[in-house]
Amino acid sequence: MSMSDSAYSLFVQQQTDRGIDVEQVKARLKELKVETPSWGYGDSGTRFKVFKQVGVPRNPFEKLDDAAQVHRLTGICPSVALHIPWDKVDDYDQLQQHAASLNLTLGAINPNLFQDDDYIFGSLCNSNPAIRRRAVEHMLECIEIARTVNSSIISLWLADGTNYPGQDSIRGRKHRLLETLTEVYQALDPNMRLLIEYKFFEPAFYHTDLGDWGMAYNMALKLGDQAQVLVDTGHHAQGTNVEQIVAYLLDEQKLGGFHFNNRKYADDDLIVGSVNPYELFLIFYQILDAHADANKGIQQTAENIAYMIDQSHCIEPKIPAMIRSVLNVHTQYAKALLINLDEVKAAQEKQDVLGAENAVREAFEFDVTPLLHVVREEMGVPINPMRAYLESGYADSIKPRGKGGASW
Ligand code: PSV
Ligand code: MN
Ligand code: MN
Repeated sequence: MSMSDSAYSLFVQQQTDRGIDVEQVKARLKELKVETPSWGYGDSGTRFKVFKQVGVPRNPFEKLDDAAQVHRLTGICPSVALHIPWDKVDDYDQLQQHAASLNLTLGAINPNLFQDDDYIFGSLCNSNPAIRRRAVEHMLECIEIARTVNSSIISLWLADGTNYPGQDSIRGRKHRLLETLTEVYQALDPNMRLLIEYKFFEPAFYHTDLGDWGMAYNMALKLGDQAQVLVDTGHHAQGTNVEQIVAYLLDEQKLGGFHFNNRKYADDDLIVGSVNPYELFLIFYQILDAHADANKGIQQTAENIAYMIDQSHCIEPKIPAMIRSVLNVHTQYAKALLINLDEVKAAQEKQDVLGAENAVREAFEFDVTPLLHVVREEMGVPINPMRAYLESGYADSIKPRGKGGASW
């Protein structure tokens, strides 16, 4: 028996003794899907500078080539989100075929309503009807692209807001947003979802039209069942309990998906799980807890949560940074799957505060490396995807692309 075999046997014994069904945990780990963003493969930077790296994709086709490496090595990233017009191509059929040839599908379509001079005072909320029209037309174009590439998700992040008191009517903008989004919503096919993102500031600093989950939720509620909220983990004020937002939205059937990243101060777009892995673990705890209740018929569940990464790797190489992110998500999900939810419930019923907290935290403290190695072995991917990437020679093979690739 090798060291790793014995570590895994010990792990299985330990978890079985705690009442955890390891085979079920493994099955769920194999089912997890994390979408990676096309823009995470391109050049990016801070608001002060875009740093150019060697080997960065020059077009959406090459972005998919890189995303395919992440899926090939991790086995859980079969789809790629597009941002339009960053990923504008003449022929979306061809892009989809390229994705299929790489064993990928095209995922969420992200409209871009923030990088045009016309949008200086906002897009869907702009007081100028001609600009609002333009923004709606862009959303409709994105729905059409989604149709062409077989995607069922439109992810909307709205940069709209104001910088000064009195600059525009906050209520007026709210009314305009409902009006424009209603037109967009009505254009969705029945299988499509509109996921509405929020962010508490930036680029607007006085008020943001969709400044928090409550505003996104209210919009989604008014629009209908095909509209849900997208939680970008980096879009909250310091100290916000993101897990509570997740639990609340889940319970209201309005949690559409995530943009995973990590933050220290603002919308830092750092590698998910790099600063606060416990938060990610606790997010998964809420999701698993809600699903467990749903399985017992205690509540309805929100299936179909779109797990997506939204990061900018400015100072680190793009592909390994994405692999690191995906591995971090898989690790925290694995840990959350080790929470004995019955034990937590029993402690809750007795109002045993320390017992309940312990039942949650204990799962976080296990080393899930042996488990993930076995899961990867069974999935037919390298047990150490990062090492496999570094040894693959892919980074050298893309160097001829040179500097000056696609950037946002
Ligand atoms: C905005 O900060 C955001 O989180 C939105 O999701 C954008 O589409 C994305 O980042 C890319 O800049
Ligand atoms: Mn985002
Ligand atoms: Mn963001």
